[in-house]
Amino acid sequence: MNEREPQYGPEDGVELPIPTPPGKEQDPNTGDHPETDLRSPGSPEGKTRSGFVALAGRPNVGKSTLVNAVVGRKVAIVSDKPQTTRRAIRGVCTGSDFQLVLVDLPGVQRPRDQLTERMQRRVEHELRDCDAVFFLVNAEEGIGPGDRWIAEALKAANAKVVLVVNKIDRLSPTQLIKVLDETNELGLNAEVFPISARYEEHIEPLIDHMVDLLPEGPFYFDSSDATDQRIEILLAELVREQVLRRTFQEVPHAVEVEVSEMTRREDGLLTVVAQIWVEADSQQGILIGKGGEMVKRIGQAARGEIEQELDEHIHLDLKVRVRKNWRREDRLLDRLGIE
Ligand SMILES: Nc1nc2c(ncn2[C@@H]2O[C@H](COP(=O)(O)OP(=O)(O)OP(=O)(O)O)[C@@H](O)[C@H]2O)c(=O)[nH]1
Ligand SMILES: [Mg+2]
Repeated sequence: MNEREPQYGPEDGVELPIPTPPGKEQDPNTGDHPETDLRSPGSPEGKTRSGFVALAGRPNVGKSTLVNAVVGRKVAIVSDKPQTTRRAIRGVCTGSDFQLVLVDLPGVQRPRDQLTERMQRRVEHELRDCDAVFFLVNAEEGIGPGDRWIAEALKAANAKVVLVVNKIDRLSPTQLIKVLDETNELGLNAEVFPISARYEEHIEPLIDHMVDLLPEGPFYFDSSDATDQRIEILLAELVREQVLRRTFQEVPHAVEVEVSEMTRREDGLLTVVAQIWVEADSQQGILIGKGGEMVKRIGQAARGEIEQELDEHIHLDLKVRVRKNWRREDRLLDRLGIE
């Protein structure tokens, strides 16, 4: 399949609804929009600007990489496999007089099962509720039908959009000019910022511009907070990132990780137990590897990442288990926080 072809479209029933008017009412029945609860005083003296900025774009364009670059810390895992991000992840970037709450999102896609349905629903929900959008396109691939479809949805939603042309490190100046020219056909009323999220090039002007677009408002998070994720989810994601690095084809999509236990041993060492769910015996075999070699390597790499995150030594216990239909199990998806 040509990777530039869209894997979704309006005809597939994927729709971005019209935006909620100011106020962002919370639905008392569903409890939706919980982020509005985060609004608390605590801003420094004087006028501050703030807002929720959602990341829109096809899978693999570099949304999570950009969030990490802006926040200045790894709050979202990154991989070269599409559909890495499965939850809305808030990453906080606080300056002396502004706070951007970036909302990293799954790539826009056609739902195929409960997992991807939930992911797509979350995208629609967050795009409807945010104050502004970073819409990322992949400079290396140029503008494709998938990008055009997202642009139309953003226009229909009347979103404040900043267009980010990412991965410019992969292009010559002539190629870049051609891509920038192509962005005109999206018909967006948006400033265009060519950047490299991976090499953190041209990020500052992007932040400055976004701050200018946002209204005056309070800080929603403590200025020392980088993310709102539960620690168990963050750690599980660090394990999944190592799995993604070492697996191919259908395996990355078939894997989810759940931290089932965090306990401190008598000698003070923190033990983290994580379940790696897969869908088939063959995938379990791949992840365990010959003589347990693969899971050992995943564990060693993930332990390093987790120790860096927690700033202490840990013992990591990984268990690879088959759970055939986890992508379709509503209760498990609820428990995993994919909603
Ligand atoms: N060369 C280059 N690669 C980049 C850049 N930004 C991101 N990447 C790579 O692109 C791949 C996808 O990055 P992600 O940040 O996971 O992309 P995403 O849009 O969050 O993907 P999904 O979560 O699957 O929707 C990774 O291999 C990144 O290292 C960039 O500026 N230049
Ligand atoms: Mg991502």
